[in-house]
Amino acid sequence: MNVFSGIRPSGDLHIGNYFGAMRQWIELQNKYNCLFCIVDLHAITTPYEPKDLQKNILETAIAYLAAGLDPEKCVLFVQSDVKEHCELAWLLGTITPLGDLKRMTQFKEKSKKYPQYLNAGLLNYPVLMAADILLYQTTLVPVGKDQVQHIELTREIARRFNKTFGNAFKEPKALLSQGQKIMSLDEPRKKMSKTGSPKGYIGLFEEPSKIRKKIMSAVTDSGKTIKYDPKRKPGISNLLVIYSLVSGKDIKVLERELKGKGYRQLKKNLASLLIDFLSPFRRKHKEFLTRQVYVKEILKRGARRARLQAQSTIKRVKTKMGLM
Ligand code: ATP
Ligand code: LTN
Repeated sequence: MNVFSGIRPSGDLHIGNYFGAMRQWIELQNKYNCLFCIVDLHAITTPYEPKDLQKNILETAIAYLAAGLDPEKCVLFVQSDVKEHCELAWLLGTITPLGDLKRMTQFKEKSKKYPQYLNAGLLNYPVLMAADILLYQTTLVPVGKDQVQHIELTREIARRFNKTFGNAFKEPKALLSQGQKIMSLDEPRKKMSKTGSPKGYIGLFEEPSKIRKKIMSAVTDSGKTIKYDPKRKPGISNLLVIYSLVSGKDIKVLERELKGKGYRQLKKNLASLLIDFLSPFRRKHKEFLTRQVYVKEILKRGARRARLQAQSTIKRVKTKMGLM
């Protein structure tokens, strides 16, 4: 079974990325043939600073390693180092209906967020993502809930290709985790995001004083009851979800334990728990920061291994399409 997933090098990785996607990656690497990618070609579809991109790529690679990915157990690489991603994206674009791309939620949201930057790359984003996944004959894609729509589209593209040109792809499935959608701390009706306001997310390597400050000032409601009710109490519900993920306790158990306590107490407990939970991440992050040559070597080796698998799919696809 092949597993593929990726994260855009668009800023600091946060606990949403970890609980939504990466935590599963770390378990899966022990069981399956896993490839984890830094999707830089996706990152350039929204505004970015070219001079910061290489630094962000390296930072993301360090984050992958510090969070627990082991280069002996999985393939870690940068998307633009394997040119077959672009090649397959072009080919798949020719069988993807325009209407399907226009109705993607992420496309609609990002075009609203960056109206001055609306480009064809943003529209074609899911086709490149389908290419990432299908190049490696992937069957499982561990992601957060926001990416499920893109994976459904990937399945449709695979099905259409197989029907039109003959079997070349497996149909992948999304794998969701318990922390499939962590909300922002300052706008709890929105998803926690790297490119949102820094007050809204907890970085994986954030200093304890900042973690405490952000949790203590997380937006809640004017009530007093600690209860999981995402519709009416999105802030408290989100804190309970994070609490549950960090402590391993069920939300129902937490509600009972925290009964009669104020929001302040909940936040204080959660801040201390999170600081302890993230402490090994901070330590490993510092260690890898001093080993950048080694990290770059891992990415180079990863790209060589990925390329071998990608080339064999491209050959098959081009033959079926009459291009070879
Ligand atoms: P950006 O702000 O650049 O859109 P992001 O923070 O949304 O970035 P991505 O790089 O788009 O992060 O996502 C990487 C992985 O993390 C994906 O699998 C995505 O589904 C997951 N993910 C992102 N945000 C969350 C979240 N708040 N809760 C759960 N999973 C998330
Ligand atoms: N679009 C994803 C990142 C991504 C991805 C992928 C995830 C690009 N290619 C392939 C899984 C499989 C996002 O999180 N924004």
